[in-house]
Formats: sequence, C-alpha cells, structure tokens
Amino acid sequence: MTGRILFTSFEPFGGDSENASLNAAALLPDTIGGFEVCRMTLPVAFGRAGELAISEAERVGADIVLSVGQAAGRSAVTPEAVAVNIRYARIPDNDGACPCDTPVITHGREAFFSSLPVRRMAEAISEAGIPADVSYSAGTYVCNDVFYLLSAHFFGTAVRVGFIHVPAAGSLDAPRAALALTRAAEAAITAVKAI
Ligand code: PCA
Repeated sequence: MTGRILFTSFEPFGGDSENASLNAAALLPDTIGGFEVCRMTLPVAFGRAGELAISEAERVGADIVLSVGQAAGRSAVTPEAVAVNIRYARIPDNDGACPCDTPVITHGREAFFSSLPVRRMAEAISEAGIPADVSYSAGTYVCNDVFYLLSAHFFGTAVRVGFIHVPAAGSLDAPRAALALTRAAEAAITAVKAI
C-alpha cells in the first residue's frame, strides 16, 4: 500500500525567530515507509491554521495528517493523545487574537482522541534514543486548535489525524527532532497499513 502523509509545522511565534517544528520538518525525507511525504507551514493563527491544514490535506489526498508544533519547556518529543474544544491564549497569536476560554467549535464535542497509535509512536521515538512520552494535553493555544479542527473535520473518515510537540531547539537539535518525527510516522503508517 502506498499513500500520503502530510506534515504541518508552524512559523515562529511569540517573538521567537525560529520554530523547532519548522526546522525539523525541513529535514524530513521525501518518503517514509512507502508513503509520500507532503509538508506545509501553518500560520500561528487560531482558526485560520486549521482551515489551511484541512484544505491542504484534501488537496493532496492525505491518508495521514501529522501536525507538529514546538512546546518550549518540554524536554521530550510528545505525541498528543487528546484535542480539546477550548481556546485560551496566554499570548496573542500571530494575527493578534487572544481568546479566553471560548470553544474551538461552538457546540462541538468536548474532545477527540488522536486516531494515530500515540503509545506505539512514543515507543518508536524512544527506541531511536530520543526522549519521548505520550502527552495528555496539547494545551489550549494554536497547536490544540489545529489538532481539534483536523480531528473534527476528518472524524469518521479514513483519514488519520495526530499531533506531536517537539522541544525547542535548545533541548533537541533539528536532525534528532526530524528522526523522531520519521520514527513516529513509520509507526503510524504501519498501523494504517495493518487495517
Ligand atoms: N506551538 C504553539 C503554537 C505553535 C507552536 O509551534 C502551541 O503549542 O500551541
């Protein structure tokens, strides 16, 4: 089985000059586990980022959408288990929006679980010698927003959706972050092929 995996990463935000997710995505191979790798960079903007990711996933016919963001303060690569229906911004997004406890989708369900095998993905990253763990909170900022919007859009379809936070560049360099994403994607693709 061949297929396509779309990686999304984020532009810098919060006054930073770089984003570890962007640097890692730039180093990904062109194929992983027989799947074609597609990539796009998202604005750090509530609503808009998720809509762009959905459009691109549909345009390329992605079988898997794996969104990646930076989590400063984390020292491990963390596949995210849950997307929640809430927006809270400690700092404004790159469009200047600063929502405070508003829903991602009005009357949407409270949460979605990742449709990727997060435990297996974390194990695959650890096996490559890179610190990894499953995370049960993607936060309430734009990363969670994209994860929730993608999850809601593709719920009940064959398209699998997941999110991974990578540490800032000071904790994990870009080549190792790219290796972690590659190993996680291999685990996800193996699961999809097994269906
Ligand atoms: N991290 C932010 C948004 C963009 C990024 O790389 C987050 O964790 O929500």
